[in-house]
Amino acid sequence: MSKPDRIAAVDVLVTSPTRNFVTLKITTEQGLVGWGDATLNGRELAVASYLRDHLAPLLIGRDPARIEDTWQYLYRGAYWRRGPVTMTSVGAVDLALWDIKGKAAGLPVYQLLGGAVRDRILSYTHATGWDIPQLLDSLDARLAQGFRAVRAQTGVPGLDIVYGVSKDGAAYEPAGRGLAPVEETWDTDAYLRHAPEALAAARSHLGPEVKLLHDAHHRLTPNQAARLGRSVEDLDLFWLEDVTPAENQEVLRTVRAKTTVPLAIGEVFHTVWECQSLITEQLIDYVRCCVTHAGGISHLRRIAALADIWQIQLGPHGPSDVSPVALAASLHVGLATPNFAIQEYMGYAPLVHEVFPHAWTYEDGHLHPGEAPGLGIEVDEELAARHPYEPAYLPVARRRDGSMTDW
Ligand code: CS2
Ligand code: MG
Repeated sequence: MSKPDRIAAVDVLVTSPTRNFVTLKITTEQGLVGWGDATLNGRELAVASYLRDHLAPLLIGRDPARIEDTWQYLYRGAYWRRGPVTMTSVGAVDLALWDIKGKAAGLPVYQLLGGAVRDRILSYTHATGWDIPQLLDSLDARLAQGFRAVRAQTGVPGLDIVYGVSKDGAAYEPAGRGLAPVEETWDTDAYLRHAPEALAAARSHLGPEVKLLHDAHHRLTPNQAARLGRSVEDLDLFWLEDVTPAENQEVLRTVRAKTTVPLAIGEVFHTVWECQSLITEQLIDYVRCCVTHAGGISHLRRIAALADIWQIQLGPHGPSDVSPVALAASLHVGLATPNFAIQEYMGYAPLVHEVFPHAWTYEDGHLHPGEAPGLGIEVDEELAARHPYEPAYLPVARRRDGSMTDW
């Protein structure tokens, strides 16, 4: 038997090519390099420190082939387990080790996961308009790019800024650069008066076949969520996302009992345990966990396996605030996992594609991880270094009376 390889170096890159990304680089004694994404929007440096200060020393000298054992070691070994910072860090290590294993084997990661169960992965993107005519134009632009599944968000009359809508026509990016978050005003009643009308206009514009999605971004009470669900039931939504704040899982029973609209939840979950009762009670239709924020490929596969038993599908988070490295990993899972329904794909600024050259491709509304060994990602470290970290935060939201609410 040949001598096992060993982890020789662990480096963390924090770069801001238009927005911040945290990238993990693991190098082995035999010279293999594995990449992982560790971006946690608005809390980037906490993850960078967790990786640099706490995980890097534990990883040096370990056998990179022992992915599951390393996962268990980092998860169980923390004692203070779970949570976004820990699970994003563990996820980044997991991605980098799968990348190394693929490169060592000369195979794309999806082959190591059992091989392709589909030829390509359906993707959805975002359409956004300040008002309904602008939204319809944006939908047309997305269809022209080949998408056949689109998330529709609009402004709300009376509100200046609304989640998911870019004001200047540029691609939507929630985080704002600066030392403190932007404060937005939110009004749920105004939203509930407007959203069904906007979604109905979107559906009649698109016709019956295009998949239509909507994200309520954790802002409704269970009763409001049920009311919204009922009011859009005949629009045949693919899913309604994050109707209620994700911590309060019991309330999904109320929502579920009152509406048949398909529900998607999970972008802010980090482990299978947060999904457990939603899955086993069939309170959702789609799990949205992200491959990086939920502990990597190894853990997302576990979530998928539990969901599969209950006929629940995966539709992972894939906004522009997780890097092309995360998207690559999600696509390898997607190609090899039977109950993987759809991948969110917002796209990236050209500079982001340059910093992270990738084998994955988008064509005709579908994504494919490519055939390069490992995850199929490279990182232009020099270019990344020319764009250092800049403080940026997700917005916060206040009601009209000034009190804080969920953003
Ligand atoms: C959103 C995200 O894509 C989505 O479904 O909810 O854009 C989310 O707001 C951001 O990832 C937050 O960083
Ligand atoms: Mg969302």
